[in-house]
Amino acid sequence: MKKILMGVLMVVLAFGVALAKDYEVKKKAGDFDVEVRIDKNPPVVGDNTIAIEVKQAGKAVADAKVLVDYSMPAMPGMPAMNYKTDAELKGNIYKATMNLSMSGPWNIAIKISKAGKTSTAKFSIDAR
Ligand SMILES: [Cu+2]
Repeated sequence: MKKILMGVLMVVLAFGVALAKDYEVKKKAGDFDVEVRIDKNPPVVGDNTIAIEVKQAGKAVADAKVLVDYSMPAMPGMPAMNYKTDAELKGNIYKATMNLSMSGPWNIAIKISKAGKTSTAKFSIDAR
C-alpha cells in the first residue's frame, strides 16, 4: 500500500514539475482576473518576458492599457530602483520585457486601465 502511495506521489510530483514551466501568478485587480506568466522560472537577472492575461467576468479584456511597474526597495549600497514599461497587446495577451538589473526581491505591480479606471495587481518575485 505504501509503495502504491509513493508511486502516485511521484507521478503527481513529476506532473507538477512539468506543468510549472513558467512562473505563474493569479491575482485579482478590481473586478479583473489577472493571470501572469514569466518565461523564466525562477525569474533571472536580465530580460524576462512577462505575459499578462486580463479577464472580466470570464471574458478576455483586449481594450485595456496595461503597465508593468517593477521595483526593488533600497538596500545597503543601493538606492531604490523603479522601472515602468507598457505591455503590448498580442492576441489576447499583454506582453512586456522586464530587465531585472539585480538578483533578489522585486515588487511587481500590474496596472490595468480601462474606461478611466485603474486597477492594480501586486506580487513579488525573487530574481536569481
Ligand atoms: Cu538591490
